[in-house]
Amino acid sequence: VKLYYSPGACSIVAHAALHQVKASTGTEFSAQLVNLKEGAQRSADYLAVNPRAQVPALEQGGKFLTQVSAICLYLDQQFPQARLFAQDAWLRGQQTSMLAWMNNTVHPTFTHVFRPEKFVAEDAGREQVKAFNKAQFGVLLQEIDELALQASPFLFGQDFCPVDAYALAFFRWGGNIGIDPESLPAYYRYVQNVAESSPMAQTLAAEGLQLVTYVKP
Ligand SMILES: N[C@@H](CCC(=O)N[C@@H](CS)C(=O)NCC(=O)O)C(=O)O
Repeated sequence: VKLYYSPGACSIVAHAALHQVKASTGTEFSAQLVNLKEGAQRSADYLAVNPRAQVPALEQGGKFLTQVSAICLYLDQQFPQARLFAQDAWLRGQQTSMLAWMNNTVHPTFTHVFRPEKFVAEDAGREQVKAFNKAQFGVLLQEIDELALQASPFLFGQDFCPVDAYALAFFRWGGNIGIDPESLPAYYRYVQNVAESSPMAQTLAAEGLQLVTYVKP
């Protein structure tokens, strides 16, 4: 199994899931860096992996699987011992609902801040798109702060789930755009626990990342 990733990008969710799989099943994987800052996602080599020029991608037996949610659900089915998602149908439904919301709402809101050129053709509109979505992203992080009040220690109880890695990624992205962790007290406590969990600690170390990205102005 091979993961194509970029440090701190949404591929961190699949990366943490793979560490969980490795810890529980002994399945080895390799991780190949795709440097988004240098535009490596648009290289001919990577377009052969994912013609949509995005990470993550999972390679298995010469075939490629894309999309964070699909990769996590595939790994869950392939390696049930890793318990990436709950066995209980209702709890699993809640977890996949959270994953869908993170992937289809929270993440794209940030994409509007990070890559406004994908959404407005003219330079003139970009600052407005960025500003509006930055505020919107802040509102979504407040929503996660509320959810984090129930974390014990993970969002869905005692077991790490890929949604916890996604929440951690958003927390870091928020810091990058000036959202102070102190304004998200429950979220901050929760992601500190996530960062210390074995799959996440190994992933952060492998990607060379710290939890806190926020720098006081
Ligand atoms: N819905 C996609 C989103 C993937 C995505 O947005 N990936 C970003 C990194 S977080 C990316 O590769 N961006 C490349 C670019 O912006 O050029 C998924 O779940 O995999």
